[in-house]
Amino acid sequence: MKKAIVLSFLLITIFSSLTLNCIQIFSKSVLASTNPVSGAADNSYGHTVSGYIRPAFNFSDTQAAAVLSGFRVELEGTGLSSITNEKGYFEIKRVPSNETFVYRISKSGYLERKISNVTATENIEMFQQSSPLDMWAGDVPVKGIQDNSINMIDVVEIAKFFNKTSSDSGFLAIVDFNKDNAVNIADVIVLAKSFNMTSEDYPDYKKFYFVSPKGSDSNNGSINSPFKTLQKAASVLNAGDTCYIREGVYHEVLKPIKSGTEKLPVTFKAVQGENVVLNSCDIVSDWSLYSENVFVANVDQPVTQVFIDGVNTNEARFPNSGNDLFSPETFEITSMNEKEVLSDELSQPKDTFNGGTIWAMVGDRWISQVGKIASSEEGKLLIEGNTWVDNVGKGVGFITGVKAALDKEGEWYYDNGKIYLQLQNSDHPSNHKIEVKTRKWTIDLSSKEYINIKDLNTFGGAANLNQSNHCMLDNLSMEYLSHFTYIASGSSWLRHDWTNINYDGVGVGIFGSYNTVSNCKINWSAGDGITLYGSDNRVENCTVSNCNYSGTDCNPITVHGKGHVITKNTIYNGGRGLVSLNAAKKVLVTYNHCYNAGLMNWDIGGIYAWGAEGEGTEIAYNWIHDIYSDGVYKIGNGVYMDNYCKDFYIHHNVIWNCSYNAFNYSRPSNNIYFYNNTAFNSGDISYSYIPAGTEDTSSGNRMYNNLVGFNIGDFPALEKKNNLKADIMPLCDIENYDFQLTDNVTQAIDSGEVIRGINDNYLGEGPDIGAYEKGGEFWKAGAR
Ligand SMILES: [Ca+2]
Ligand SMILES: [Ca+2]
Ligand SMILES: [Ca+2]
Ligand SMILES: [Ca+2]
Repeated sequence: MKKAIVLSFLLITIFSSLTLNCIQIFSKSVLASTNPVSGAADNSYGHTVSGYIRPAFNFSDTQAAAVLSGFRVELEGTGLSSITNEKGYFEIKRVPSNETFVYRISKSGYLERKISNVTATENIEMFQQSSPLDMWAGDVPVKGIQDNSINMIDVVEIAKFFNKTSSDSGFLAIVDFNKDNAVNIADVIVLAKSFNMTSEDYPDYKKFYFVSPKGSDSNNGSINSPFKTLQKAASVLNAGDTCYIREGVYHEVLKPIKSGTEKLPVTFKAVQGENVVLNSCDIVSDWSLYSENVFVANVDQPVTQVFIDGVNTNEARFPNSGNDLFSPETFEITSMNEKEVLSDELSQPKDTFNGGTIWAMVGDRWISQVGKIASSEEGKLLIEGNTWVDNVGKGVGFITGVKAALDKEGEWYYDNGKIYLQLQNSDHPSNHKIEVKTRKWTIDLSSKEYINIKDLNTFGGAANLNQSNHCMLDNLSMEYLSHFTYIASGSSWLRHDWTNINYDGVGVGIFGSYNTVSNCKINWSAGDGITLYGSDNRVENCTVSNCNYSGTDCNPITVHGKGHVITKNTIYNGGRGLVSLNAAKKVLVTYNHCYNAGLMNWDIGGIYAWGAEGEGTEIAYNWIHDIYSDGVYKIGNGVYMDNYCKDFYIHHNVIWNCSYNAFNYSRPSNNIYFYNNTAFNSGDISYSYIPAGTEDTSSGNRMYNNLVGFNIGDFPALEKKNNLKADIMPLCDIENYDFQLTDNVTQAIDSGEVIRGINDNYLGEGPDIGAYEKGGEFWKAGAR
């Protein structure tokens, strides 16, 4: 800036010494059409390339139209071009697909700019309105020629017309850069800003690179000469650049090297219509016969999961099991504590299971427990590494991690650089695609900002957004994110350390701020589907399913931290709950469709929190159903505010088919508000648990305006108002998720308590009872 001011004074000095009555040579403005002109009308093939262009100087609103219009964008060698309109917008239709062009941007008086290596594989907006392409003013045509340099020749031209206004004869509009109808000091400052620049000095901007399994890392990355690896692309991508990934399977981690910026994110995306898979497994093909039906191969990394022809297959185990991850075959445990496991079914010889791993669900089955087997004998295992002693007793379990358990087709066992695989009689590994998981991550955006990953599939690994900000995962299909049978941390509560995302059960692991996961399908994870730490992250329009088949404290969506938004997702099949909000603050959980919880554990909630100071966390406008728990009390609650929760608003949810309560709070609890929910086909709310010997400091809990198909009992510190019990729910069409009130429910109409910020936008005389206001919005939950 200082340089510009000094130069301005210098230029003014030059002007004052020049004769100003020169002959005007150039008078015709080339500013033309104010509408985008496309190269041709026919849009039947090719793609549309559009964008916004603006000068790199400030201008006023009244000058905007004249300043922004008239930039010509042309594709060299095609005859295709467009001129920007008064908003600086251009649009070129029929750009040939999958061909690389140089885009030349010019306007009389501006330094020409070239953007090379642009390939349209789909419609693209090259320069968004929020980050238009900058053009430098000051290269004035002399005798019809711009010399692609802003230099003294241009200064002389300005000087010739200095102080003229548009009404003066001989006014040269081209050098009135800012279009204030005068060639004045403002124009000199504009020129000074880019003085001495040439077309070569424009920064690189929005390069397009391609990666293909058929490419080579010694190529230049163009569509016709693509790189082979994502890692090579990552090494050249700068802010604003896009890496297009061509069809194929990539056995590497997508790990960007440079961050983007707010206006110029780095993007990795599949070419439109092409199927891209990032696979955290390696294919093993070099097998030899080990013993009858068992084959062996060398592997570089420890193996945690094996797929035969894309299907998950079991680690060698006792007892043998089918492939349903939520229903493993188990043996009966008559007793388990942190030191030993007793079972009549353990009839194997002494030491058979030494060194193996026990996975068990015992006692109240809140979570699974694991331990290392120090020694085994008939009817008994001695274990170590199981640090949890609160939940002991009878249950079920299975054993992995010992070669002795390798005795069924489809089972595998890893030990010390070797993978063993048993197949059926007369089968051979060469008949199959055998993939072994060797990498934890498929995508690693750790410590990066403004990275967008779009339109691709991942298989076998999780996503690492540790210390990542402003990143986006959009339209990804992700399968088998985490898998484990032993928990390395030694604790069956996985998240004993909330400061470390690198734990066994992480799914899409986000520990940062302002990241987005949108339009994704996340399916199968032993632990979480999505793990949110940090603050202000967003999960929207995703389908998250089949998570926590390990029966640990994981969920399809596990939330910790502040200010997150989880909205319009479909969330189903969870070993325990579906969304957990332990340690969530100011979080919004809205318009989600949540169902099928409790597939492994007991005493669970569809949406669950324990010990959480919600600070106004809202659980609202969700559909929550089929929340089932086995066990003595069948505690499956739709929304479950377990002990020590504070400041949660649970409103306008529809909750049904719960094996215990549709909504429930345990004590002590403060300011848990259940407002305007519709709930049915669940048990009477007749119990509020408080741990023995705990002082009940509960206060301010409320249940207002709920339309329910059950009774609500009286509890300490619970205020009830205007709840309406219906023997037959007066709802339009439950089967088809139409939970609006039918016409003949006068009791429910206008009879609710007004609650500011919750239902004060009611129709008629007052808010109605239940989740839907009669005549109001017919909202729906779940992903589109
Ligand atoms: Ca020039
Ligand atoms: Ca001017
Ligand atoms: Ca077995
Ligand atoms: Ca009303």
